[in-house]
Amino acid sequence: MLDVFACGRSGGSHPQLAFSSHYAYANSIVFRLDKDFVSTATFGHNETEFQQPHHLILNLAIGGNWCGHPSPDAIDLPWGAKKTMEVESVCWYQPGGAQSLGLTNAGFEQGLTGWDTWSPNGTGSAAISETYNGGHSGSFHLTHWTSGSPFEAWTYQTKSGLQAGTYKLRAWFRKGGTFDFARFQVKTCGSCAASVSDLGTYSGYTLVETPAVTVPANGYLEFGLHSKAPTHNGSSFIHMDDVERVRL
Ligand SMILES: [Ca+2]
Repeated sequence: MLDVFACGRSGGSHPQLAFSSHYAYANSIVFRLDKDFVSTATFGHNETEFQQPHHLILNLAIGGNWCGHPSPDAIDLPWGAKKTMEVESVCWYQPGGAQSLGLTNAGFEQGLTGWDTWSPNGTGSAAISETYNGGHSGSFHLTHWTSGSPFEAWTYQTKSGLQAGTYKLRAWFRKGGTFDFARFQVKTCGSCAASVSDLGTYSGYTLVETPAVTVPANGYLEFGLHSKAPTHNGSSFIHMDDVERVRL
């Protein structure tokens, strides 16, 4: 998996950046703009030649299908002035497999085995494993939903005895409707503040990551989906599937 980050959408007068997938032959690429997910693309480049060591090429292309094509006047500069592309960092890592790091029932194919749900007000039954609209992989996914009653549910898994290091969680989400909050989050102790990624609205399965967290030797992680929905939320739902725990 290759993560592609770029900045510029919120820059007002700055030209928007366009991405091209033609220069990388990973089997999937996640595109982000100003840290927001733009798109996830999966490719079939699994031929032998694409499994060899290869290079990243960073270039600046102005305009594209996602952000439109600016007119030449909009990007014209005085004679002698230059446009620059500033690259803050390039991240390259192998995908952390849920199995390799010991996540239990990462795809919810065994119901809620390995997962617990907490609720402050007895509405934890909003969290279920089901097949509605299909899983990201397999048949089942986690769902947070009720037919219309308000709820708050925190569906989580814990892992202890971890090697020292920096970790993050990844999962695939669909989400619609209205929530008081909807968070993919991770904590390094039961009473620690959570590191949170607020979920957006996703009509199709979209990859979301928690912030990276650092744990000491023999460390602990508690991670999962925490959502709270108001009354009349019958059309509000979250589906989560294929959770991965990644050690960076
Ligand atoms: Ca699944």
